[in-house]
Amino acid sequence: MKPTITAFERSPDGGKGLARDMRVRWALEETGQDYEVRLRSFSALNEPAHLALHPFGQIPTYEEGDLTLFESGAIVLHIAERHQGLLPVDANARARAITWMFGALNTVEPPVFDRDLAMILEREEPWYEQRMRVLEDSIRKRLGALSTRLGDAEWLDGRFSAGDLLMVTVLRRLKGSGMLEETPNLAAYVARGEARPAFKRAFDAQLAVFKSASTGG
Ligand code: GTB
Repeated sequence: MKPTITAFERSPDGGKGLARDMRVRWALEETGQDYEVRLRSFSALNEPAHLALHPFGQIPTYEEGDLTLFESGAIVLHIAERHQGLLPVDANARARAITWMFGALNTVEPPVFDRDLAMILEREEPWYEQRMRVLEDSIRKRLGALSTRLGDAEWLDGRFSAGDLLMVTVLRRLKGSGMLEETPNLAAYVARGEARPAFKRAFDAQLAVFKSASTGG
């Protein structure tokens, strides 16, 4: 049975693939799964039909038979656990890959997300410059540590895993900030992720949705 995910009918990122359905699409593509997409407007996110799928009224969600999931990390883990390609078979290597998934979402994503949010919500506030400095210092601290750990390796722990998939989607949100370029090995790491055929398929699919909304269908 094909899973169905939800995504924005018109993503505010203008088709850059920065919304969190992108990581789910990418995981589905990496594992060779066909899927359906149900598009949602912002207002539809708070309607009962969507709240029944997602208690916080967000995208993405994932439906497969009688299973409904929300939280992009949980959805990627579910896909990775049920299909080959995103988690190693060896139990310890698998645990380490899952550790990187949590690292991406719990340690690296929060300051990256907060910076994006501050740029939207706090730009006119008197504390904006100071807040941005604090957030960018936090991000640089994480990038420095991640860059040191990655070193010259291709991926974070051996072969490409769901940990890399999530980390690359998080780091992509720094494009255009100049911060990613300060750690050239991380910029190359993101480029390697984006060069994967599965990433490209996922990216093109979300871009097609955005373009279709922009041209009126
Ligand atoms: N922790 C949840 C998860 O990982 O699934 C967070 C989900 C989430 O934040 N969803 C956002 C959403 O539905 C879309 S992805 N927001 C609507 C709401 O909360 O009312 C976040 C996002 C939005 C826009 C951009 N952008 O324009 O670049 C990037 C990311």
